Amino acid sequence: MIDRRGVLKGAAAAAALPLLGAATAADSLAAVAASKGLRFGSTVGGKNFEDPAYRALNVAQCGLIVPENAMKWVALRPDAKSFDFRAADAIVRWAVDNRMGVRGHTLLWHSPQWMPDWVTRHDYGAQPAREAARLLADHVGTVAARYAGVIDSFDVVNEAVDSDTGGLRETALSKAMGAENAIDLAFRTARQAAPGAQLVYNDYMSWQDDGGKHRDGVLRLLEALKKRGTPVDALGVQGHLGSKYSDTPTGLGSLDVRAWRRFLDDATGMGLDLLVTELDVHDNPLPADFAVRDKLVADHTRAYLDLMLSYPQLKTIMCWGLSDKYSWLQGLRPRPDGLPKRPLPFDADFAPKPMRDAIAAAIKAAAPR
Ligand code: 9MR
Repeated sequence: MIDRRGVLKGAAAAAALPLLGAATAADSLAAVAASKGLRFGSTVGGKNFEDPAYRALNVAQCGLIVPENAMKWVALRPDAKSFDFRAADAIVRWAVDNRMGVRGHTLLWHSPQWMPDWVTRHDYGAQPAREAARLLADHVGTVAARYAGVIDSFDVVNEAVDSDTGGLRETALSKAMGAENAIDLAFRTARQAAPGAQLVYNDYMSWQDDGGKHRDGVLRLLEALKKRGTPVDALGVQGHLGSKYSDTPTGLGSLDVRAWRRFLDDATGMGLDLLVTELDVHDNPLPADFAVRDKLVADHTRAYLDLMLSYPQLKTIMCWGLSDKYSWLQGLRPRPDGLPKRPLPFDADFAPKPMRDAIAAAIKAAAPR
């Protein structure tokens, strides 16, 4: 097990998770957030984690870190028997050394595309439901217990709802034991292994006008979890803005803000907290000119965060990366003009962009938590 004390090399460990890292810049996004009782952070991992300047940018700006890929099954699980914690541990140690909090992502990515192939090939034997439950509980219990001393918020289940139909997705695990059972078991095992941690259902439903099926499906899932007494504490709203719908005339989709508010009202009405877990803006069809594009991205971010921050249940804002240089969106659909995308608060040279100011301004305008 990894704990704050152990990895802090004898320094007094903070009992409660800090809002700020040790080297946080005074005017950083984390400091602005902390002044309102909010946590601000970002994701790291892989190539970007090997870049010392990028690590420094994260230490300066973030109070909270989430491994981008290193805690997924594909990274942790070479096979059904073993765990490889090296990459995840390195990120957690670095975050703790710099007095940053850590979120865990994700104990169960309930989507067949993103589970390791061996999970499908696995021999579930004569009692498949039992073997699937054993495998799942072993995974969630082992990972949650290992990081329970450091991580105070886990994306327990990620993207279980099919965004096209609103129904639950199926994985090899859920085919063997039932989707509801798999989701419940993940939450219950996480609660047992990391009793102090916030347990989050995380998904990419958003405010687009044709996102109704996804939103309704997520609400149905959350209601069912609550009804069964499954320990879910919060809804993670990923906030990949514009990503699926970026071919409309505005470039950023047609929105249904009323439906989005109704959705958030319903989720918070169930007693759930909210987190923005993966904020970025896909600027695929926006104009080439950087200044024009950056302003549109910043305005969109501001409008989104103003709405989200009007909910006092929102206490955490995470970007999915800080710099355009390392955004996952660079590898998605290329812009028609072939230019790099500008979805994040800092540019490829780590200089602040208007989106960074928009995030700070939205937080400054929000009520304290
Ligand atoms: O940014 C992540 C990218 O590097 C990975 O290749 C991909 C598949 O593991 O996942 C990306 O992160 C996703 C996150 O885990 C869940 N929500 C959507 C994110 C963007 O696709």
